[in-house]
Amino acid sequence: MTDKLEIWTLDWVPMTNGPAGFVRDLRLRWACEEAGISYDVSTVPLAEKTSEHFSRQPFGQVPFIKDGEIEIFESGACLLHIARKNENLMPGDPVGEAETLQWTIAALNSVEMVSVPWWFLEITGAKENGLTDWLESRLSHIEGLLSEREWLVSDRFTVADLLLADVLRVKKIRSFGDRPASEAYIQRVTDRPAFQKAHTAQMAHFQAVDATGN
Ligand SMILES: N[C@@H](CCC(=O)N[C@@H](CS)C(=O)NCC(=O)O)C(=O)O
Repeated sequence: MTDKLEIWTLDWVPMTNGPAGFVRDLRLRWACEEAGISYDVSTVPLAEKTSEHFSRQPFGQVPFIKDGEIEIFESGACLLHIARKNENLMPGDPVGEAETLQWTIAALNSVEMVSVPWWFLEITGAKENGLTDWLESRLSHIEGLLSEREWLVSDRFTVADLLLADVLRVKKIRSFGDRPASEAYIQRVTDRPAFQKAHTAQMAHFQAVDATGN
C-alpha cells in the first residue's frame, strides 16, 4: 500500500525510432519533479489491453494516475490536478491561475489537436497531408507570440509551458519549418532539471524492459 501519487505508463515501446522519451507519462513525471511530489510508476501492457486498463482509461491508453482516492486519465487533466498542488506549476492568484488554465487548454486543443493528426499522417506516409496549412498557421502564431515573451503566463514558467513545450518538441514538428523563437523556447523549457530527470527516468524504464528482451 502506497500513498504516493501513482503514474501509469506502458510496459514496453520500441526503442528505435519509437516513442521512448515521448510517452505522455513523461509530462506527469516532469510535473511531479517540478512540484517536488514523489511518485511511483506502474505499467499496463501495450500488447494485450485488459478490462482493468479500460476501466481506468476508457481508450486503453496511458497515462492515468491515482492520487489517494482520486483516479483520473488524460495527461492534461492529470497535469492540472498536479499543478493545483504547487505554485511552481500554477500561480496562486486568480488571474495567473485563469491564464494557466487557458494556455494549458490551448496547448492541447489548439496546437496538439492539429499537430498529432498531422504527425500521424506524415509517419504513415500519406501522399497528401491536408493538415499542413492548418499546422503551419498554428505554429506561426505560436512563433510570433514566443518572439515577444519568454513564458506563456506573465513572466514565469507554469504547467502550460511544460505542456506546450512537450507538444512542440516532437521531432517531426520541430523540423517542419524554421521557427527560432519556438526552438529557443523548447530548449529553455527542456533544459529544466525537472525535465531532464523525468526524461532520463522514462528512458531508463523502457531501456530496462528492452534489455530483458520481453
Ligand atoms: N489525449 C490522451 C492521449 C494519450 C495517448 O496518446 N497515449 C499514448 C501514449 S503517449 C498511448 O497510450 N498509446 C497506446 C495506444 O493508443 O494504444 C492524453 O493526453 O492522455
